[in-house]
Amino acid sequence: MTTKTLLVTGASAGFGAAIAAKFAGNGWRVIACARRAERLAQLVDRFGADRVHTAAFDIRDEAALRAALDALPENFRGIDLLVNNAGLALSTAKAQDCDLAQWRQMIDTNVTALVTLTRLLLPQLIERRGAIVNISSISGTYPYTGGNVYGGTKAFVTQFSTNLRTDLHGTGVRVSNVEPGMAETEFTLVRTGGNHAASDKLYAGAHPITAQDIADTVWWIANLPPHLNVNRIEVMPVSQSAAGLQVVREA
Ligand code: NDP
Ligand code: 8X3
Repeated sequence: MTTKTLLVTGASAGFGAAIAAKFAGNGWRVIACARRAERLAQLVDRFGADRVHTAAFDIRDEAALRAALDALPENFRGIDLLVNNAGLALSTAKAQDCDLAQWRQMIDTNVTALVTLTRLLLPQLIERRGAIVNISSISGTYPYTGGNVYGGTKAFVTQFSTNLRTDLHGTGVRVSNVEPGMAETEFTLVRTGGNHAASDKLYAGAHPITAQDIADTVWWIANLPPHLNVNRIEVMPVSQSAAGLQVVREA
């Protein structure tokens, strides 16, 4: 059986690290990308350099992204699966109180970098009849206070996935959009600027999704028979559900 190759972004933590480990541990070659090189190196320590290639760069830096792709070793060059996972939310403030620089960082990471990498890899994904899994979020579907631009970026990812599927019609390339709800990773630490107490409080007693749950979901999607495409999959913890609308009443 030919060894397949995964490129996963955001592989230094959370979903991305679990996805990298799941695939590397099950015989795939993995290109693991993120900024924190020392975290990525742990994957090489676990699975070996013939199984995991690391590329440490800021995904918002297009020149660095192109250089990382150009520098791929020969045996990691044919990519069969792209998992666009790197992303972040910054702040839970209401729109009127938000910092514009944080909004731009979310758009640059969650949207601009994602489409750039996707566009660069499309020719080889088409040639190899590969697959794309985009990690979106329930926040792209359900509004919540403080979701503003983060939810907007994820709505983009969800619609981009649907539109990609349509454009790739007839190529054999599969496109799936994974929309997780509340999951315990470093996500809330990043969102709150490193507030461990806030992160612990959010997840306490909620039995949230784990990074392993999402890695297992992506593994399932990637290993379905080639005639099947999971278009969208929304996953929440049992403890989470959508709540209703809000109304302001005059006194
Ligand atoms: P983590 O914070 O644990 O991981 C985020 C990953 O993204 C890290 O590996 C980080 O690496 C990488 N990343 C962030 N910014 C950049 C950048 N500029 N350049 C390169 N890599 C970057 O969060 P999650 O695992 O939870 O998040 C993964 C994805 O899942 C995100 O897209 C998130 O929006 C989405 N998601 C998360 C949910 C949750 O509740 N946790 C639910 C739904 C979706 P490094 O810092 O080393 O660069
Ligand atoms: C992360 C999930 O609901 O906290 O995308 O925005 S949520």
